[in-house]
Amino acid sequence: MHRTASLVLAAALAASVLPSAARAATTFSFEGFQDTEMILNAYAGGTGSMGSAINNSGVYFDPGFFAGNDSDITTNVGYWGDTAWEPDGMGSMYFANVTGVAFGVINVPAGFNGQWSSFYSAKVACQIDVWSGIGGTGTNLGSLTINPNAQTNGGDPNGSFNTWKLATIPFTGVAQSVTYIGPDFDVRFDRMDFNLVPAPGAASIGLLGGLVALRRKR
Ligand SMILES: [Ca+2]
Ligand SMILES: [Ca+2]
Ligand SMILES: [Ca+2]
Repeated sequence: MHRTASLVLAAALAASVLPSAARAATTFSFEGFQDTEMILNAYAGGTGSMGSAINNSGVYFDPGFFAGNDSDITTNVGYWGDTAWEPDGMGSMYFANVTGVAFGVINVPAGFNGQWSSFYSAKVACQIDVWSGIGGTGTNLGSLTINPNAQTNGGDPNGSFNTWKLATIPFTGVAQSVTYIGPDFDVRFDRMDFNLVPAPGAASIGLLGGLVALRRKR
């Protein structure tokens, strides 16, 4: 078999043998948290502030990022759960200042490329930036001001964060962090997608498996 064709086939095999959960993990739906739990390392093989462990996607959230669960379901009534018609499940993410600065960072040390996107429900404006380095350092690869989108009363049956739109920041190169600049509580995020670069370990194991399978067929 021609080497190029062999590699193409190996890549296809690698893609097919990667567990679907690995791909699904690139989208963050903020489900599985306690209400008002800090997300922290729950998507990086660790836990949130209340012990919730979601997966190991290598994405680290500053202490300023919290999960809020729809109060219709959790009966944990409060404006943290004042959401309706969430794009995915019943949990969403919000920022709350715990450091004295209206600024939060989400770090992806292994990098991501192509674009960052998320659904949002905003009562106030905020700014999202994508950076080439961790901690909001390096080159600014993309920036987006999220403006308030229309919110109406009722629905779900309760929840004033009930209008959701998709925000997308396309960029070139590899990014390692996303920053949020804005006020507390009043912007909710759900179904956030970092378009993660596949974990080197998972990709190489898949590719190796494909190549081994090809060699055995010869
Ligand atoms: Ca709901
Ligand atoms: Ca609701
Ligand atoms: Ca959700």
